[in-house]
Amino acid sequence: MNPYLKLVARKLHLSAHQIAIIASLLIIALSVACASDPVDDVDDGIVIEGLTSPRGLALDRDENLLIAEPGGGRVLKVTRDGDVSSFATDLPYSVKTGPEAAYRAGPSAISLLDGELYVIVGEFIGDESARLYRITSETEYEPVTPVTDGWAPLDNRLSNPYDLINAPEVDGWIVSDPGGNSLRAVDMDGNIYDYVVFDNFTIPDYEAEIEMVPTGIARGADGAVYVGSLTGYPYPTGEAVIWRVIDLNGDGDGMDEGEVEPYVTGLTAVTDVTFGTDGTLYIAEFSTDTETVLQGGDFSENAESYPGRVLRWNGSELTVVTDTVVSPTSLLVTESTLYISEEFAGRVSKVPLD
Ligand SMILES: [Ca+2]
Ligand SMILES: [Ca+2]
Repeated sequence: MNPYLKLVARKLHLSAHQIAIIASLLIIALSVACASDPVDDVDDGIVIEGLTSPRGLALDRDENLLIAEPGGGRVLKVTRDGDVSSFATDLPYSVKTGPEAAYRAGPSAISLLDGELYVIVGEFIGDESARLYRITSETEYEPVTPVTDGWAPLDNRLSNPYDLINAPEVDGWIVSDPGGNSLRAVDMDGNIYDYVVFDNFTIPDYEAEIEMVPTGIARGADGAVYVGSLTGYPYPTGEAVIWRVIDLNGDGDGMDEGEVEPYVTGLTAVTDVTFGTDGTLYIAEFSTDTETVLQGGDFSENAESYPGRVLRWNGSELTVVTDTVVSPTSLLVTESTLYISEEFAGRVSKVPLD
């Protein structure tokens, strides 16, 4: 074997569990969506389909839905009338990354800040991976963060960024980085430092340590940062947690005593969290059997066989909003509607809220 490939393989193996969700997984090359999927086609709840691993969702000022499509290297815009257009194209992406080149990586999450749009690009091989970019035109972008050295120690850099929130307290963003089991603060000048680093954990009757693998991140009305955990292999049932992070001592990170606490426990393979306008927390769980979904074969078929869920946490109890969503990886809530990226199914769907 080419020694370089072996090194790459080893590196990928190190973070394979994190990549598993993080990179997009459609094996079959799906056709690119065309401009005819009405957002108001509520009959089947599908906003748009035929995408290559859609993930990050955001609303712009005019309430257009923006969709980050890692496997397409794009950000799409869906108007309230259902017109679909490209907001940004030619962004860095790869459809052949991770173990067995079966994974996809690219623009994963969207931030709107001071009237500008930023995307993070998850892990693949190359200087354009694991970075934050500012979109400057439909076909142009510029980096905010520097080139990531994939061989460097994992601290104070982006490794495999997944989701982000705007964070004026760090003059930029807080980014979830499953590759480093961490949250990173990124400022407007592209400086990166550790905000939280999660420890591995153990469960009964399983020898190896399990990684935390933080994924979706959201800001609470209380100012705290909330982040879900996928957990690493074997993605044990009921061991995922929503963490509440708050910088109690004001030193610019969440690394101090009492600054990270479990907020909701007993979850499984959490991929995203978001708050409704009434303060309700919505939680995406990837699959009832994430281990099987990711063990190989056709990930899309696997995910259809073991769908995920969206749950609602009202502060005291969990209820199920839907348990038929395929590999949900991103949530967006408006006053009336829950939008869900069903990544391996290549679609974004919506559920009316009452
Ligand atoms: Ca999210
Ligand atoms: Ca602190």
